[in-house]
Amino acid sequence: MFCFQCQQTAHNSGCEGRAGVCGKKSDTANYQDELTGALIGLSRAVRKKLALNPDASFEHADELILKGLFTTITNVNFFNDTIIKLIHEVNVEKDRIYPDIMNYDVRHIWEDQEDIRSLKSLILFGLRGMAAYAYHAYALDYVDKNVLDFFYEGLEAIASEKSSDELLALVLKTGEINFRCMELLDHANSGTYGNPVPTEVPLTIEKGPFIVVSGHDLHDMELLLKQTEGKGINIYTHSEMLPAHGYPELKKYSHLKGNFGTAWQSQQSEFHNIPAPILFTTNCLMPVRQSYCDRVFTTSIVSYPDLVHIGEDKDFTPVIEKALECKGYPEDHPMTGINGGSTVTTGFAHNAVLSNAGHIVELIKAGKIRHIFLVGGCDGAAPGRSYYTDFAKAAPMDTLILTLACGKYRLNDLDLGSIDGIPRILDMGQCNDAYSAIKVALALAEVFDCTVNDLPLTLVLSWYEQKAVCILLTLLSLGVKNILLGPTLPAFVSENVWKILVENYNIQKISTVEEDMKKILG
Ligand code: FS2
Ligand code: SF4
Repeated sequence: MFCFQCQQTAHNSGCEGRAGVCGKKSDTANYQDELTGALIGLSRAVRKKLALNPDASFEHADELILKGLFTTITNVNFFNDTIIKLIHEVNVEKDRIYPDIMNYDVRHIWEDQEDIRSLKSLILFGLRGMAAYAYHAYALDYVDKNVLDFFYEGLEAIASEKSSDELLALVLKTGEINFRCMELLDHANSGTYGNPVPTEVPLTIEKGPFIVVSGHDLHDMELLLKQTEGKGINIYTHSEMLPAHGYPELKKYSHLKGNFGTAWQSQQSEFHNIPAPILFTTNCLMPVRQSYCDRVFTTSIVSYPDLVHIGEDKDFTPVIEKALECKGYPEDHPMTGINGGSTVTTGFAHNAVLSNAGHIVELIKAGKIRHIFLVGGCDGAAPGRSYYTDFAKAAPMDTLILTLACGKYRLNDLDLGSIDGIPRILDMGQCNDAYSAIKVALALAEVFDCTVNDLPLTLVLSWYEQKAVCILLTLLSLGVKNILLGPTLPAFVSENVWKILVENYNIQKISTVEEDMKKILG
């Protein structure tokens, strides 16, 4: 196996040998490579067919591309059987669309010249992240043909001879298309469940049966809320599902009670002996420990050997029965965030923030808001990630902190007060809600008649898996400069490619909080 797609990759160079740091075994990694090669074959077939018939449509292939790429994201799928089945389906569809097309051996990419490997990896990992977003939108019946077409274009390109310049253009195009894709998902989520509203979320687990729901899929969340209504079972969000509390059409369910635990990397200790089932709708699933393995359920693209998988009929009966059998805690069970807070607040997506835009603009003009930081992204286990907590604590009282994704758990339970009624920490939602942050930044730039780079705004991002990659590419494609990135630089970004990014975008690796704060605030 060879895999270097995530932040925790071995020695910050690549996972090899029998298993990766995430627990993915070598045979699973190899099947994921084979699946990627089959998706490239499918893309070649679709593009050949399109050349003959530009109006052809490929509904099944579209679905397979999204599922296949999503399957290969970190912490999604650990189960060979589902990957093998998917490879077969992809091959059948490829042959149906256009016979005699070869699949691709992605080892050619891993073994290519360093800069070409780096640029092709940026495209491939960006496409993987984007596929997850497109898949969530697809589950709510939202599709964008431009987004779908680009999966085929991008996959075909990484299996072709291309110059660095051509690949660099495609790297930025991946970011550009991902902006559309995040917009699509934003429309899907808010079109279906309403615009998020600021909502305080308790971290205490009430006594009695409950279910913990992890991942990003709001559609799965809604279906489970419906199926558990009136059954005496409470529902708690976990990790990236927390923003569900802000959506009117989800928050109307009175048994959606609060949030369980913190970010994904703490699940093995937080789920230890938990008296309730946990449903994973997407990443990040970690290798399941003995003390709770009979209580973990998967659905959608998530898959793990020996766990009960809820199939496409979305009949959650096994999860519901498990909740009733486990009975929950006998008394209310107080839990806290990593800084000891007992509640967190979410729901500050673009609509909520921009409804206060006039007030925020006045506060900036009056010097009451000196600077806005976006501190967020993916969390992870690397020790250097305490930087993000320290950064939030060190941010002066006249600064606002926008946050999003699971990286927010580093700081979302801090009480940092407010500025003239505006809370200093504003949780904009999941990682895909980076779209909200971009919308807010663009709106402020318009008011101040400047570019986003001229605003008193700095992005201090943490990355872990491939969704962070596509978001980063989106920011670069929009010309956003001076991003601080950590806790480490991606192993798949070569020195030369990094140099290009620094020259063009002045992107920097985080250093110490003191130094970075000084650099930003002067
Ligand atoms: Fe966090 Fe994991 Fe959101 Fe990532 S829960 S690192 O999947 O996509 O962010
Ligand atoms: Fe290693 Fe990350 Fe790949 Fe897992 S996903 S094998 S930890 S690089």
